[in-house]
Amino acid sequence: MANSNLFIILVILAISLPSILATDYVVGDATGWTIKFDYQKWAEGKEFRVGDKLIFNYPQGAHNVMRITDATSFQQCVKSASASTLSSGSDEIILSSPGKKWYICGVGQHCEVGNQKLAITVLAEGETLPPVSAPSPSTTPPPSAATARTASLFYGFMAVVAAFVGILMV
Ligand SMILES: [Cu+2]
Repeated sequence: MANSNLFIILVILAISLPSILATDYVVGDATGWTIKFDYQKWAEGKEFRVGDKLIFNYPQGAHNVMRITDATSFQQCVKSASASTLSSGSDEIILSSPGKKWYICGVGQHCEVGNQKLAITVLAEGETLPPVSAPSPSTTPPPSAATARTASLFYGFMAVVAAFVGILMV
């Protein structure tokens, strides 16, 4: 009886653990996905990992999210008809593989003129952020990313505590 309950709890934990450890990033934070915002600066210091989620918020129809697959197209804001484009206004992208990822807005001249573009590097599991080449001695990561991860860990911890309380109650 106790053993089967423990098994069920372990299964639930195993299923929910990856989502507990993953971080959701709202691109541009409160500003959302729009023109004339420095998304490179926003991405600076954040550790994007496989399993994390990007959320692009914008008024539907005003912008879109176009996934670009090479650096040159990204730099030149080349809009490809074959590019996967999201346009719901609240687009969620789960980072499923490590490496460079590029996103632009394909509406009008938003990418070219409005600089509405985001490039990130997704780290593999266990990989750490590569050292910054620029000589900046003490760069503290922006608190928002750290807070999000800490919050996730806190809820994860609470889930584990709840699971053990569940065991004791049986
Ligand atoms: Cu746009």
